Order: sequence, then structure tokens, then C-alpha cells
Amino acid sequence: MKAKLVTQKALETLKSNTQKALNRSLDRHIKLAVTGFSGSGKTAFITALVKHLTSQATKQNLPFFDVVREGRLIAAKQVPQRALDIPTFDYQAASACLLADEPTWPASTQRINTLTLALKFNCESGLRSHLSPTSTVYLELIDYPGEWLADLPMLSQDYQAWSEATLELLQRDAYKSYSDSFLSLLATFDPNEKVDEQALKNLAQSYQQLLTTLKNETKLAQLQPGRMLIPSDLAGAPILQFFPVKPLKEITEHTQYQQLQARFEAYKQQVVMPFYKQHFCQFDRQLVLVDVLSALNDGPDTLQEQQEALAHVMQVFNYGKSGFLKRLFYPKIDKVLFAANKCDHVTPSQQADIALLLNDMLGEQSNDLRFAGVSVESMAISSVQSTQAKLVNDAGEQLECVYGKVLGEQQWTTYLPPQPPNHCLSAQQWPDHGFEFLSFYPQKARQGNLNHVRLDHALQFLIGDKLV
Ligand SMILES: Nc1nc2c(ncn2[C@@H]2O[C@H](COP(=O)(O)OP(=O)(O)OP(=O)(O)O)[C@@H](O)[C@H]2O)c(=O)[nH]1
Ligand SMILES: [Mg+2]
Repeated sequence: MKAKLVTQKALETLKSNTQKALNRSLDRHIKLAVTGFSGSGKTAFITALVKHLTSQATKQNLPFFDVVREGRLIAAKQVPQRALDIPTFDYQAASACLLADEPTWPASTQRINTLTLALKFNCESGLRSHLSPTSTVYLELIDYPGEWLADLPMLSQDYQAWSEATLELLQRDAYKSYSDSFLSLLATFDPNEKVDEQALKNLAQSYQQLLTTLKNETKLAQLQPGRMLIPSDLAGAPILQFFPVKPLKEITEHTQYQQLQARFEAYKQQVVMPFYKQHFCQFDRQLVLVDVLSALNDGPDTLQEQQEALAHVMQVFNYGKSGFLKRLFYPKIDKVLFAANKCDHVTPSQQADIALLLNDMLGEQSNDLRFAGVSVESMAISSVQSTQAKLVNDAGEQLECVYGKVLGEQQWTTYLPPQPPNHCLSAQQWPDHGFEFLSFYPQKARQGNLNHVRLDHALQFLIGDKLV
């Protein structure tokens, strides 16, 4: 019996060691998909990740990242990327913003860019470390405008389905007042008429203005087509001149409707699909950053919309555990981390609540992912810390507050954040006064060092097993 147990244990150890060795040889390149809608914190996360791994990788700073805690990380260094046709992520510019005497956030991303970080480490002790004492893993990251991510669900819609869903969204209570002028112009538009380029152009302009207003005034995620907000070299091209119309019973040839439909399909095929194929098919780890606090500030419609938008985007990805052979040919995402980002806008004891809220927003999705064999985790993080926790004595009562410099203001403020809900609230359950969470400038770096909240937990979950 004892001998049998020993044999079984030895077999398991051998299996685990073999798996680790295979992981090491096959996964020298890890593609990490940093996903999140515009403003969720992708650029700040990538900048912080590079900063902490290249110049702040100490046990004190990243205690929950095993390779660092165990003193095995030798060094991390930015190296030339494999994709030669994509601009390189401007780490110097982004980190300079965070490290300035008066720190600011890096600007919103206007184009795709990429960066590869080589992580050289000592392998875990044991037989394998004699075979190969050190190893190098190449971590590939891409950064892109969040608006482009919100386009991915369009791939599974036709023009009619997209039109219906978009008009339904625009007519919701919270957004009706913004949509009025576009909707009244749309009411004068006859999609059955023969093509009138000027009419199409005018309505497309009005729709573009509406998207811009919604981006500035709300936290809506599904502002499609995303390239209307960041058109770059597509500005003025007919492929961007479409908008939603009411469904038609019958579609006739050479009508405005058919023209809009053709532009919608062309946008999907020529703009969204290449982005998806080139950048999102080949990932094996995924981080999903969600700004739940801004959604709460915006009200129940936006919280619900963020939840729907997340579900739609997640459906596009290819999940499921891949065997090592499969991974050689077709990598699949096998670990997904959902992070309620900017958690330092609330007090440390409230942070667990926003992680629970995010969990609730994900609903069946995380269950479905687990069923597909994907490891899923959710946590509250702040890749760049912007506040400090502070206890304030209020008539004998100790109040937990946060202290920081509020965005757009000059003063440092001690502030008592409202209690965030730990589950989704319906419009009826929503507090009358709503929520008002403040945003802050990044904290000033001390001796060139940035602070974070649970970035090390996030790294351990996402790539820890590849650094053994
Ligand atoms: N407290 C805190 N705020 C953050 C953090 N990361 C981002 N922010 C805030 O969120 C804003 C947007 O962050 P970005 O990193 O630009 O977000 P993004 O996802 O790259 O946005 P796009 O480039 O527009 O897609 C910043 O300007 C900050 O105000 C963080 O780690 N902590
Ligand atoms: Mg960005």
C-alpha cells in the first residue's frame, strides 16, 4: 500500500515536472491580451508592468509574484518585437508622465502599438534546473484604443441586428436626451429611396457627433463603429459613413439601405476582422480591466450596459484549455483575470466589494469560462496608485478615507468615498443621490518608484506558472 502511494506520488511529481518543462520549452513567448474599454486603464497597466518588472522587482514591492519573492528573476528588459509593422509602445513617454514631479496619466491611445519584455529567470531548483539553470520568457503586450475592442461583437451581427441593438441603446432613458437630434434627423430619412450620397453623409456626421458626445458625457462602452471616434486614415471614407436605421420588411436593390448595409459589412471585413485576426486570435492569457466605479457614477443604465458590453466582447474570444501540441498550432486563452481597476479610489476595506460587484456583473460568463476549462479569477487592483488610505477622527469615530489630488484640481483632498455595492443594483434599488467616486492624479513617485495595489497578485495569476 505504502509502496503504491509512493509510486503514485512519484508519478505525479514526474508528470508535473514534465508539464513544467514542456511549458518552459513551448511557452517562451507569452501573449498577454490586455483588454478593456476606453479609459479602463490598459496603457497605465502596461506602463506599470514594465516599470515594476524592469526596475522595481524586489520582494518588498512584488511579494506575491513568486519568481520575484523567491529571488529567481534575474532581469527584465524590453527587446525588439516580432511584429515589425506595428509601432512600438512608447514606454519612455508613458512612464515619464507617471514619474514627473507633477505626475499625470498617459494620454488616451490613438493607434495600436506593441512591446515585448524578456524575463530572464533562474528555474526552480530540482533536476530540471541542472538541465537548464536559467530560462527566458518573452512577454508580448499590445496596446490599442479601447474603442476598437468594443467593435469586436459587430463581427457576429448583420446590419439589421446591429441597427436594432444600437437604436434600442440610444433610446434608453439615460441617453435619449443626447440622441434626440440624430433620431429626429433619422426620422426624415427614407432608406427605401435611391442612394443620395449627401443625405448619407449628413446623417453619418450627425451619428458621429452623437457618438462623440456620448463618449464625453457618459461611460457607455458600445460606441460603434469605434473608428468613428478615432478615424485616423479612414476619416471621410465611405466605409465609415454608416449609421443604424429601423429594420425594413423588404430590402430592394440600389437603395440607401442596401448601401448602408454594404458599408457596414465592408467595415466588419476590412477594419474589424483584420484587427481581430492579427491581434486577438493568438493570445494565451487575458486580463480584462473594468472601471466599475465610473460605471457606478454614470448610473444604472451604464452599469447594465457595461455588463452587456463585457458579455458581448467575451463571446468573441477563443477559450478552452489547449494541450501542449494544440498550443503549438493554435494558442487558446486558458487563464482570464477580471480586474476591477482603480480600486484605490475607494478605501482598502471597500475594495473587496468592488471585486464582488465585478464578479456579479460577470454572472454566468465566468461559469461558462470555467466549464470550458479556463482558470478564472477576479480581483480589485490599481496598477498605478493614486491615493493613500487615511484614518480620520470624526467626533470620536474613526473614518476610513482616501487622500489624493483630485483630477482637474490643485488641492490634495481627504475624501470619504460612498459605499460601493457588492452586487448589481436595479434602477429601483439605486440610491436616490447616486454614486460619486472621485478620480485622482497618480501619486508622486518616491525615489523614482511607483506604487501599485495587487499588481503582483495579477502577475502571479497571469504568468506566474510560466516562470518556473
Ligand atoms: N487610480 C487609478 N487610476 C487609473 C489607473 N489606470 C488608469 N487610471 C485612470 O484611468 C484613465 C484612463 O487610463 P488609460 O490607461 O489611458 O486607459 P486605456 O484603457 O488605455 O484607455 P484608451 O487608451 O482610451 O483605450 C487615466 O487617465 C486615469 O485617470 C490606475 O491604475 N489607478
Ligand atoms: Mg490607452
